[in-house]
Amino acid sequence: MRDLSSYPAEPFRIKVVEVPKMLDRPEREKAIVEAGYNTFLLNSEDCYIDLLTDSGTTAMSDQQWAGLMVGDEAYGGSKNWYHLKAAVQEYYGFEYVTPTHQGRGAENLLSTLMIEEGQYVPMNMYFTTTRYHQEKNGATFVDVIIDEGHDSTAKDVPFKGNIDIAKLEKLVAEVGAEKIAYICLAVTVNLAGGQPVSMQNMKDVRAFADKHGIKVFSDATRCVENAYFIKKREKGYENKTIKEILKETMSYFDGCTMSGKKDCLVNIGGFLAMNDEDLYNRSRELVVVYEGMPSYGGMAGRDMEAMAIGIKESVDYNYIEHRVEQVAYLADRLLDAGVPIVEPAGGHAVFLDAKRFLPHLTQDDFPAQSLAAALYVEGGVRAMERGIISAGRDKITGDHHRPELELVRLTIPRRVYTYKHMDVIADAVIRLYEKRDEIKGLEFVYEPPMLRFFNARFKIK
Ligand code: PM9
Repeated sequence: MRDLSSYPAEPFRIKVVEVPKMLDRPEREKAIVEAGYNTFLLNSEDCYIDLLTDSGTTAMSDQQWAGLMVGDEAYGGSKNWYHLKAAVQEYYGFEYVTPTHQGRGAENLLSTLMIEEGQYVPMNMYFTTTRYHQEKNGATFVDVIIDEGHDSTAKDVPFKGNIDIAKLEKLVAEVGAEKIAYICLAVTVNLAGGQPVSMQNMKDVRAFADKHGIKVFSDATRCVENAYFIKKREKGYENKTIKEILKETMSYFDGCTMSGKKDCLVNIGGFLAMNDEDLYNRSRELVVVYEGMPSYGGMAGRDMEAMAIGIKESVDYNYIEHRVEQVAYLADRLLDAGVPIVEPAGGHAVFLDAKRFLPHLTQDDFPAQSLAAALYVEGGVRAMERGIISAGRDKITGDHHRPELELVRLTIPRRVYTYKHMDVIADAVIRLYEKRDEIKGLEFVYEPPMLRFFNARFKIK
C-alpha cells in the first residue's frame, strides 16, 4: 500500500447530506431474495453504500444546483442549450452537437445513421448498450482491444484499453474497408476494468482509418478519466492540462457519443457531437423522432445548464486527481489483503475478479452475479455483475457469450463517498473473501430477451 499521505484529500466541502438506512443482516438476506439475487432490482433505500454505478449518481456542485434555477424551459432555442453547445465546442472541440437524454440516445442516433445492414463495427471491447444498438442496426461487432485487455492480471500494461492495429488490419483484409461502418474507440474501456487508451494509440487508429477511408467515433463517456491517465502515464503529457489533453484526444475523432451522466458530472443527459455537417443535419432530423427538439434532445433546460457547468468542472485537476486516486485507494486496500481484482485499477471502479475469487464455481454458475449478491448481504454494499450475464447471448447461435473477464464492479460515484467509506467497502469484501467457499452458484428463474442483466431473476443452484 502507498504512503497514506499520497492519496489526495477530498477537494470539496459537504453541504448537503443524505442519511442512508442501515439494514441488519436478516433484512438484507430477505431483500436480496426479493430482488431475485439481482442487485439492479434492490431498492436503493436498502443499500448502505451504493456502488451499482457511477452513472448519474454524481453529487452536483453548488454552482450546478444554482444553474438549475436558471433553467429556460422553452420548447425551442432554450438559452441553456446554447450554453451547453458552447461548452461542448470549447472542451471537446466538435463543431456540431445534438443533445440526447443520455448516452444510449446518442448511440441510437449514430448507429442508425452510420450503419448499413451487413457491415462491421470494430471496437475496443463491447459495451452493453453500444453493441446492442450496433447489432440492432444490422452490424456485426468485432472486438479489437489488445489481448491484455482481457487479462485481469496484466498489471504492468499502462494502457490496457488500446486497440490492436493488427486486429484492425486483419478485419479490413478479410471484409474490405467499405464494409466497416466506422471504428468505435472507447475512452476508457468500462468492461475491461475502466482501462485507458494512450494518445499514441488514438493517433495510430486515426492514421490507419485515414489510410482506408474509414470514420472513427469515440465513446467519450469517461474521457476525462482517460485524460488523467494520459497525464500520469504517457511521456510528453505530464505538463499539459486536463483540458488540453481532452481537446487533443477528441481531435483524432470524427465525432463522439457521450453519456453526460459520467464525466459531465450530471444526473441525466448526453450528446452526439461531430464535425460533418451532413451527418449533423441527419441527426437533427432523427433526434425529433426519439428524443425531442434538436435544442433539448430529451433534457430539461435546467439539466442542460447543469451539464454545461459540469463539463467545465470536470477538467479541474483537483477534482479528477481525487476521483481516480480514491478508486486506487480502494484497490490498494484489497490488493494488500490478497483479494483478486483487475490490475491496474481503472478510473471509475475496482473490479473483483470473480473467477479467481470463487474458483469452485464454473462460469455457468454465474460467479460474478453470485458474488455481487453475497457482498450485498455481507456489508449492505450494492455492486454490479459484469460477466456472463451482462455479455448476453450470441445473436446467431443463441448461446451465452462467455467473456474472459467475469467481474463484479465496485463503481465509485463522483464526489459522494469518503475514504472511510472505502474502508467499509474493503472490510466487507475482505471478510467475504475469507469465507468465499460458502458462496454458491445461481441459475435463471427469468431471463429477459435483451440486455438481460437489468431485469433477470435468479435462485440459488
Ligand atoms: N454505463 C454503467 O453503469 C450505465 C448503465 S449499464 C448499461 O457503466 C459506456 C462506456 C457506458 C455507458 C453506460 C453508456 C451508455 C455508453 N458507454 O447509460 O445511456 O459505461 O447514459 O450511457 C453505465 P447511458
